[in-house]
Amino acid sequence: MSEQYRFVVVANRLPVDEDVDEDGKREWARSPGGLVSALHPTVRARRGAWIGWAGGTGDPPEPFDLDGMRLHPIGLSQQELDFYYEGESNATIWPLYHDAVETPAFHRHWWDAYRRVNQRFAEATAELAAPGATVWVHDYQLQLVPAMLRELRPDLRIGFFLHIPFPPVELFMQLPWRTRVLEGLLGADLVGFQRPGGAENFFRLTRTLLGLEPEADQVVFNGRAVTARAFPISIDVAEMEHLAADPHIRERAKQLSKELGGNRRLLLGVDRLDYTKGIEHRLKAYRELLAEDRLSNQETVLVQVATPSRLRVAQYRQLRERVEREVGRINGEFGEVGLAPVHYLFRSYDREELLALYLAADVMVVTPLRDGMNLVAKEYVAARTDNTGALVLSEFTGAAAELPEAFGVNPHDVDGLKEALIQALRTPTEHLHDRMRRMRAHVRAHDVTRWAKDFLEALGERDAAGP
Ligand code: ADQ
Repeated sequence: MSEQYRFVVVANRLPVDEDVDEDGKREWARSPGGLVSALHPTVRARRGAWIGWAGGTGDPPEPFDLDGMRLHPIGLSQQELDFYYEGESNATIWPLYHDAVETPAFHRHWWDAYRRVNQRFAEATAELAAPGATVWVHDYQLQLVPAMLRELRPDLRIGFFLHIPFPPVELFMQLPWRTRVLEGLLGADLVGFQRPGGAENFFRLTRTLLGLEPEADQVVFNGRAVTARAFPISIDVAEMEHLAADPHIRERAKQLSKELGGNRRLLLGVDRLDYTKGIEHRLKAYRELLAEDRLSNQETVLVQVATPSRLRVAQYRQLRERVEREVGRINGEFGEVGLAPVHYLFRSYDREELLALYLAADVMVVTPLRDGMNLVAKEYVAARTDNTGALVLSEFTGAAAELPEAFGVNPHDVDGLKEALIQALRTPTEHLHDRMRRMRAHVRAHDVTRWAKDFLEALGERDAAGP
């Protein structure tokens, strides 16, 4: 029998990217980002394994070790990538769980692929997990894994965390395979959501679909207690503060401000190019403020960084076209030679450049129509170690509940959004300091390490007190 592990993380993606060096040699490197930095020490300390897709199609690479983790790749065929990942995960579940801001599509062949791929993940996990091991399954692509794994390995302790919102009953009920999904989640011992509302929706559904009455934060299903609770995710605050103190990055921030026009106040948006992020609403508000002369291109500039995302899905390609048309329109109408009102950057940045942008920004504009948490808001707050800067934050993000000192907005209310932008730009510095200090204190006390520890403690894992 192959080697087994006492702690296993299961996520759609492995926490690695493949780099090809100058000589064409392929090498794996740990990917950046909060989830990986939170889980890496946890997995390493337990000499654990991580199961996930390594990217690409066809035969998966052999399992390998990296930075103290055992990585076990799952293969996907081109058709599975189309149906399981881009179809069921990103064109059915993603829009449905985000309040159906785009219309979800339901296709039985997508669902069949989703089931098949979830079964593959469950079988690989069953092979790799030691007797009585703890398994932590992540996110909306793998909602059937807990029950499939429970069936194969009733001895395991299984946790599941959903990174995106869990929708109200009325929306979830549209899903043709709603009972299967709910039963999939109920295979876990602990189901974690970003917000208490997610757990409330979950219990409403167990009542409506399965007639299960919750008691406190538990229901009993097939003779087992299943707990559902909120565990708001966070960021690696230490990493942010470390980068924010780096003299090269501080210098780069100064240079960016200068290049953007010296004294112009900088408004910043940083998002995956996704229709849930409210990028169009933000641009519309900014355009109207320029048109009404309430903001001047001489005095302010908007930088929108948009990470390319899911471009094989039609709705994402259409969004890209709409956003780029609007940016062109604003720059055409209100720009001058050498002075553009909107700088639109369609690319991914490394952490250093992102930090420099956070440090240069006077106002961070975060306007999702729905977002499980939104880490960008927390990253900006953590980076502002001198307590300067302002955060405009949609009330439809998970982060809004934790950061009441932000300038809260309903992004559907364009006039309200315009007011919030003006207010963020005009509020006296000492008041901004006060708001930022409180937000920073909250984020520092609730970082991603604490999130992982809280979840694993609630799951009842024996060494959760470790890193
Ligand atoms: P996302 O929808 O991807 O995450 P978010 O929480 O904002 O949204 O995380 C994005 C991450 O990507 C941030 O760490 C950010 O710094 C980084 N990023 C964004 N644009 C970038 C760019 N151009 N270059 C480099 N890095 C960039 C999902 C859910 C969220 C939830 C997280 C974690 O949708 O609601 O907060 O998972 O659970």
